[in-house]
This record gives sequence, C-alpha cells and structure tokens, in this order.
Amino acid sequence: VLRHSYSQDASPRNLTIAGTDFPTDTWTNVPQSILSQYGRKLHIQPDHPLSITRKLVESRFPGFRNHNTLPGVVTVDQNFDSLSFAPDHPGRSRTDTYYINKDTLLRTHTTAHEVDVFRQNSSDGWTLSADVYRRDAVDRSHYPIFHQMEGALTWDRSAFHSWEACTDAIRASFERLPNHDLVVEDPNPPFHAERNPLQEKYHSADEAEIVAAHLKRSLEDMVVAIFTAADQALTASGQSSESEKDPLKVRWVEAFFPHTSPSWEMEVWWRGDWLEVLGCGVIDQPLLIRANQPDRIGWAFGIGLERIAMLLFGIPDIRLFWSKDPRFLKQFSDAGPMRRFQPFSKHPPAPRDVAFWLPKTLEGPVVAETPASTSSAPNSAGGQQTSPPRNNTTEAEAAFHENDLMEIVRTIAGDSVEDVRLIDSFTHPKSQRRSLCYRIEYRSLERTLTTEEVNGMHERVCGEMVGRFGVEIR
Ligand code: FA5
Ligand code: MG
Repeated sequence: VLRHSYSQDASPRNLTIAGTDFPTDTWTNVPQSILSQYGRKLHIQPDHPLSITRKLVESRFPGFRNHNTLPGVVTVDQNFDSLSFAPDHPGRSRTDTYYINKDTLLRTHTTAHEVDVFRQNSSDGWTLSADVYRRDAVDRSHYPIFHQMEGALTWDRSAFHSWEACTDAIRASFERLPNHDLVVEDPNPPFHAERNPLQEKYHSADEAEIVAAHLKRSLEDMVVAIFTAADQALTASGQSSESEKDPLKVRWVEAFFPHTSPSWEMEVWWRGDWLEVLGCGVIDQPLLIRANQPDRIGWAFGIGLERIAMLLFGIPDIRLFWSKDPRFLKQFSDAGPMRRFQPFSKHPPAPRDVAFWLPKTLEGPVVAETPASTSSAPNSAGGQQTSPPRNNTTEAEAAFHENDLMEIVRTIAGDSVEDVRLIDSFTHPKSQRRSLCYRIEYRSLERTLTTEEVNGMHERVCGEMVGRFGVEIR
C-alpha cells in the first residue's frame, strides 16, 4: 500500500529537471521541495562559504584537475553498480535515496562519477565537487542536500616492472609530502583480514600499504594547512577561533566502502566530540578495471564540505548555507580576509509534539534512528558505507520509516524546521499496539514564526501522517 503513496503524490508522468524530462514510475520519490533547490550550485557561488572551503581544499592538491559542474542526475549504475555496491545494499533503498525513476536518481555521493572520470583520464590527480542528495534526519548538521568533494590519485603499475618498483615510485612521491606536527591517533593495523582487507587478488601488501600511507599523509596535510590558514587569518583579524581553545587533533577510524579497501574515516576533534569529516581508501581495483585502467593503483577520498565549512567559519546550523539573507551572505568573501561567522539574532523556537499509534499493518521493523549527533551521519545505512543490513523486503518497505516523517516535515515546513527527534516510544501491554512520539522544533533563522503559522504547519504534518500512514493521532 505504502509503496504507492509517493507515486500517487508525485503524480505527473514526467519530471522536468534542469530542462530535461524524465519519465516517472513506482520508484519516483523525489519531492518538489528538493527539485526546487536543485541547481543552486552553492559550491561554485562566488563568496559563498562552501565555495571558499572548496577552493581551500583544492589548493592543497596542486596539479589536480578540478571538476565542479557535473549534473546531479545519474544512473543507478553510476551511483551504485559501477562501485561494487551489493544488490541488497541498504543505501539503494527508497527510504534513503531520491529516485527519479527505477534507473535514475539524484546522486547520493560524488563517487558516482569516479568511473567516468577515470575512464577519461587517469594519469592526473583530480577533485570533483558537487551537490549530493539523501533522505535523512532533520537536525542542525543534516540537510537533504549537501556538498561533497571527491579526490583521487593513481600511479601506473605497468610503467614499473614489479610491484617493488611501483612501491618505490609511490614511496618517492610520499617523501615529497610536507611534514606536519599534528596529533594523529591511528591505532589500527594497515589491513585486517575481516575488518579492513587488502585486495589480495590485485595488490601486494607493500604496495597497498604505501598507497594508504600516502593517502593519510596527504589528507592530514590538507586539514593542517586549512586550519592553520584559518587560524592565522582569524588571529590577524582579532577574532578568536575554535582551535585556540583546543589544539587540532585528528584520528583514523577503520571504515567500509564498497568502492575502496582498505578504508578509513578521518575524524576531527571539535567542541568536545569527534566529528567525521571524510571517508577514504585504496580504490577498488574492479572499479579501475571498469574504467579501463587495469594497470593503475591509487587512493580516493570523499569529504563533506559543509562539515569543514562549519568548523572553519563557526557556522552553527547547516540551513544557513541555503540562506539568501544578506546578513549571512555578506559575511564571506573570496578575497579574504577570512572571518568567523557572527550570529545574527536567534528567533524563538516553537516545539510541537506529534504522538500517534501505528496501524497494525505498519507494525514490524520500525526504523527509528538513534538521536542524531554531529559525529555521525544518521542516514540509516551509515551513509554510503555498509550495513547494519536492514530487512529489504516488502515488509520493511511497508514499515514506518523515520525518514518518511522527516520528509513530510521538510515538505510542509521547509527551512522553518530545525530539529525532529523521537522522544518516546512504547508498546501497549494489552493491545500490543505501538505508539511513537516525535518532537518537532519549528524555528526560522530569518524571522519569528507566529503561533498560527506554527499550528497551521503542525496540523498539516499530523494530517499527512494520518493520510499517508493511517496512524492514529493520540
Ligand atoms: C561516502 O559518501 C563515500 N562515497 C566517501 C568516499 C569516497 C569513501 C571515496 C572512500 C573513497 P559517507 O556517506 O560517509 O561516505 O560521506 C562522506 C562524508 O560526507 C562524511 O564523512 C561527511 O563529512 C559528509 N556527510 C555525509 N552525510 C552528510 C549529511 N547528511 N550532511 C552533511 N554532511 C554529510
Ligand atoms: Mg561516513
């Protein structure tokens, strides 16, 4: 039943996106609220903090080609199949991803372009920045559209006569990297047979180890350089900075991506917590083979530009990046000097709760996320990473998924919502019915919302919950 509710809503036969018509089908779930933000290209908008951040990161990879204008509509093959995503990977699910139709979607990560870029040219390093789209939680560090930068560097193995010679060549370029004195925690072994395997079929241990060392050092150098530059600029302009309070600290955590192995995430210490800023690893060799580059070996990373920009400028709420308010935009300039964001008056929050009984048909695996924190991406599949495998059966589809509520709220309240979180859930001992209660924090960044306005939005949210999921409001 539920399966069809979105396609009924998105009833047009075609969706027009940036002037191109796409046929819709039962997979279509991209709402108008997302399409209306499509094509803003904040990462290349002059004087925008995301664009300033992008250029800072790019400047740490001299000689790399920078691709910054690839369109966001890609195929399932580009986004998943070509990257060795398993057929049942939860990232493919309609609860996590915006589908235009069963073959076409809004890219969920910049990795969607890796095979194409490598196919064109693999001998240079490159970066690629773009808007990416995910159905996700609502809070101050998550927004359904955000920006990533992909970066990659490869070496030619056929140019060397042995793995050893290739390893020597990579080591030589490794030694050209600058030394930093950053505090780095990296407690794990370079590979782990189960947790973080070497691609034994393709790579020697030495070769993969030196690629990984080059990767880690390059990324450590990037964060050191960016934060040092920001620090100097801020000190010069007499503004205090986060890093004055706390020295910059990073750590490497083992990770899993279908398109790299071994893989890691880098976390940066920020305001008393570890914040994940990027994922990376040794490129999956089948991916390079698909790109017609079987003789190359290399690394890739994917970084969240909002995460870095929030750290750099002290921007407290991810919605601000979308603001057209001059009080926000006027604070940033490509020409520098770099300045910290000065908050303008905060308007009062308006919390409203929605408590409801799930109908019998929707009981089953209620996918409720843990409360969102800044340190992880609560996209239920852990972003483009791996499982916890969710039941990907029709039953699981029919279950109420928290992201469905998130989207209803976003569609109705737009940027006037700051946070949505589960505050209570229980099962009635006799009837066995499940009850959930969510708190929705309405608050505009730009003005004070009136009580009537908030009540109006909240009534529509409750109405949609009843209409779409047949819940019973308590
Ligand atoms: C990926 O998307 C991988 N494709 C990254 C990658 C590329 C790994 C190349 C290896 C090689 P992940 O889902 O963790 O991974 O997202 C990468 C980064 O994007 C995160 O570290 C975080 O900085 C940022 N990010 C993820 N989800 C969000 C979100 N909802 N809002 C803001 N930033 C996010
Ligand atoms: Mg991640």
